[in-house]
Amino acid sequence: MILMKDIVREGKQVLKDKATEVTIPLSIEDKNTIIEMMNYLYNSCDDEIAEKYGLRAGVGLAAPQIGVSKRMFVMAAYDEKGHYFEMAIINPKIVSYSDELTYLPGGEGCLSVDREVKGLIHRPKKIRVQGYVYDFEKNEAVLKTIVLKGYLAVVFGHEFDHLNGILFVDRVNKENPFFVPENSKPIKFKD
Ligand code: UDB
Ligand code: ZN
Repeated sequence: MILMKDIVREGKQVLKDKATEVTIPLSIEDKNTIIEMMNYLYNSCDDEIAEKYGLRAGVGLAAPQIGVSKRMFVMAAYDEKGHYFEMAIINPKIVSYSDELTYLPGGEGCLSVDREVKGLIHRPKKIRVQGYVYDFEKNEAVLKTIVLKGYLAVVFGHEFDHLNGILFVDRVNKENPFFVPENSKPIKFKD
């Protein structure tokens, strides 16, 4: 199983590299990597397992973060309406994105970043993405086009950045970390 010691931290070259496209159909090794990454998200969100192994509760994990420089990531999270969404995606492309931006009012963190970084990250509020979505029942990748909004678009954007060697800290406005463009609205969670 993937543990915190397996997660590559800020400063390592693999987090700065542009990851390479994955061959389709997926190799057995790539399928196993995807399953292991998704299992990390499940385990880290189970209080007992997370406490036992010291896991940070993850909503997304990209292959470069476990030292695999390939274009694939997993996400598993509740959106702002409380609807659960999970997906493993390979060779994602952002087909189009909204001019409107959104941001997490508390800023972002990262499993690969151990320090607290203050500031806001503005990302497209709505994105249309195309890529090979891993079907965990059929054990195969299927080409799909998906629309993501709000929080899920933020998580996707954060993970997609990892495939291009970008960390959220690189996206914080250096002059004014809390600057809010007029076209950016905060994400509000329903509680
Ligand atoms: C995370 N988790 O996984 F709203 F129950 C973050 C960390 C860095 C704090 C572990 C997170 O936001 N968990 C969370 C959020 C909730 C409710 C809840 C748990 N990531 C993923 C990551 O580092 N991927 O590379 C950071 C997120 C910040 C914005 C999007 C991804
Ligand atoms: Zn991250």
